Amino acid sequence: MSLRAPGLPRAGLGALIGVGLAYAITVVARALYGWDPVVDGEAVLQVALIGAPFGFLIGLGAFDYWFYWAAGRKTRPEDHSSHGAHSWKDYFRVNTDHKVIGIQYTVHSFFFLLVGGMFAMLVRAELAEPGMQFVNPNAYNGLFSVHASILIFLFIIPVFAGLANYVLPLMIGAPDMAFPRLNALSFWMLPMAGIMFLLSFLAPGGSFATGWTAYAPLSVDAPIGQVFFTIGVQFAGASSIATALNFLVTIITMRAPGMSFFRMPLLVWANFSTSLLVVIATPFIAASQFMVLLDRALGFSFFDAAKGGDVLMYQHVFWFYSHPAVYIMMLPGFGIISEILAVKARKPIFGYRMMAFSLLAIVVLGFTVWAHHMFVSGMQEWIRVPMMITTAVIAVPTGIKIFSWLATLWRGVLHLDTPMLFALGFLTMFTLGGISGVSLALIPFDIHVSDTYYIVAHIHYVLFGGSLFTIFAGVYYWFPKMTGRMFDERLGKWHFWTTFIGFNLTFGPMHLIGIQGMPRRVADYSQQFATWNLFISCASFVVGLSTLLFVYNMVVSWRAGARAPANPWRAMTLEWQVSSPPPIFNFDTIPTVVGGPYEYGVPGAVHGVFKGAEVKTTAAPAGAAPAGD
Ligand code: HEM
Ligand SMILES: [Cu+2]
Repeated sequence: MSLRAPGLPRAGLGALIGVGLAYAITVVARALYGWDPVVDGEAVLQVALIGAPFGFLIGLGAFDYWFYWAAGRKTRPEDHSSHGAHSWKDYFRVNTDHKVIGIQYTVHSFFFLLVGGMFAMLVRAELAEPGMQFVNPNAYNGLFSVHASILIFLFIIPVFAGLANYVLPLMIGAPDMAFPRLNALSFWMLPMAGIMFLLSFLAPGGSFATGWTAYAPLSVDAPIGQVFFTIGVQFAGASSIATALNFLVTIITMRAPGMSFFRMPLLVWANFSTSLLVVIATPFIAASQFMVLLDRALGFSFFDAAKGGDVLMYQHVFWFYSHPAVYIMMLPGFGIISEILAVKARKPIFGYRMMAFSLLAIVVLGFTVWAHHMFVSGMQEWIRVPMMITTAVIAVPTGIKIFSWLATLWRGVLHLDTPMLFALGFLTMFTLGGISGVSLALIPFDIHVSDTYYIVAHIHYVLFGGSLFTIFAGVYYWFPKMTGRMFDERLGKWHFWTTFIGFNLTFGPMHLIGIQGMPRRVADYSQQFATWNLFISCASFVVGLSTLLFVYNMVVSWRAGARAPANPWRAMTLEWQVSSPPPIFNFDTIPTVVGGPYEYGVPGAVHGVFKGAEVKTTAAPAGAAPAGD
């Protein structure tokens, strides 16, 4: 165990040094102000929450190259010897290979899906009967807050970045991402956020308990556990901004010859649009949390009306991020679904350009609707109606996408295997979530169901039936590419049906009890909702168990599944034209793109060829083209 070389031992030491520095800084600062310098636990903890993660990252070696460079020392030329993972231990080191990072992200995110899911089970156990059984109300608030925060900031957003990290460079014919070291740093910032969310339970006064929205002034006055959220979100946000910049530069500058924008697979378009959203919107949540931190730590008064602050401002800044964030959690999934539906229906995507343009339309419109989350918060009344209209309008590009997917399926030869089942599950569930979303755009209805279980039902139809189903679809679809193994199809189908049925039985009835007035974010409820809640809790345990089925399938198949061929789905996009898993540098010869990505069933159609000389012939060179249908 060497403490000098970069790695986990040095990272642990770095974290300790970070805490020590935090302690020293607070003592010195307090002494300078003439305050009692010795111990103010809260102050030390707040600074330590910033110091320790940086110490950890430095120790891990995430900044080594930049330090060498800044110090004018000889930088070790990137010899790529660190590319690829040779044993499982390599996944616990800083690695700059996009394929390794993609797997690091994905596995790490699924770990947090299980943790967040476990919190959901605890929430549902408490809600199974009226009255308090397992936790006190404060702990309950902590459970659902950490549940939502983990699933949003440490699962859905990063897992999409992970899947795209793996497949996007392959899809555009690039050897890696544009900034490999930044890519590694982006990943390693995430565990910081996750650990912080979980450690908050140990903070005096319990974990943060103000929901994932952390509304001020509640979050300013809450116990110290709240700071774990405030700072954790900063790390997760910095990670996703850096990744988005990386995707944008990669997509703009590193496409293979012939890969024009309108020959890009829709997954690439989806991540392009998402990255635009991230770089514009995510700084707003960073701002909102900085303001909370400054209010808490240094007595600023951004949100203290008595001192000239403005409470509503928090909600405006927060939702200016968090409404676009729902599309950050949807658009990458739209990309995944487009890939899968075309391949599994053996049909070209209907209206490919409309699909790309509607993604961009969602990016723009996503910024015009934030105040629909504030219909009951007492803002100027004239803002409501414009926000209702823009919210309804955003359903148009979304509807275009749904109709294009349906038209793609029309008269296709559907292969109903696991990825396709999840894709179809997404299509139906997301449509229902979209419809309840439009209902919420209507001001009178929103006022009626505000803060009831109708909202919980809507959130889960969109995030679970929507995002999570696309993630499952994508993980099954690219599993052979990533691991070189096939998954167990029978278990996959079991996983789908138990999840699909359990999901609907869990969240469907919530619409009903929501309209009847069962409040959200409250640990107890009146007797009249008892039957439905018991039913919902039982159904939710089915979903919990079905997730274990998925984990079992993934672990066992990765270790001992049948060997995967290069192109088990007979897909045309470039990632399937190389071996499974791909060679260390992705392509032995850089491909040339000569046609669209989805010409399934079109005789002689080719997307990419691997021998530059033979470009422009209609007949594909042997071995380069997927078998036509
Ligand atoms: C079987 C799986 C799940 C169950 C049983 C479940 C259960 C719940 C329940 C009961 C609440 C409401 C807590 C309350 O209002 O007191 C909740 C809130 C929430 N859940 Fe889940 N959940 C599940 C999966 C997910 C997933 C996959 C996501 C993905 C992002 C998610 C995101 C959220 C969000 C954003 C909230 C809102 C929290 C708030 O009101 O601040 N959940 N969940
Ligand atoms: Cu919104």
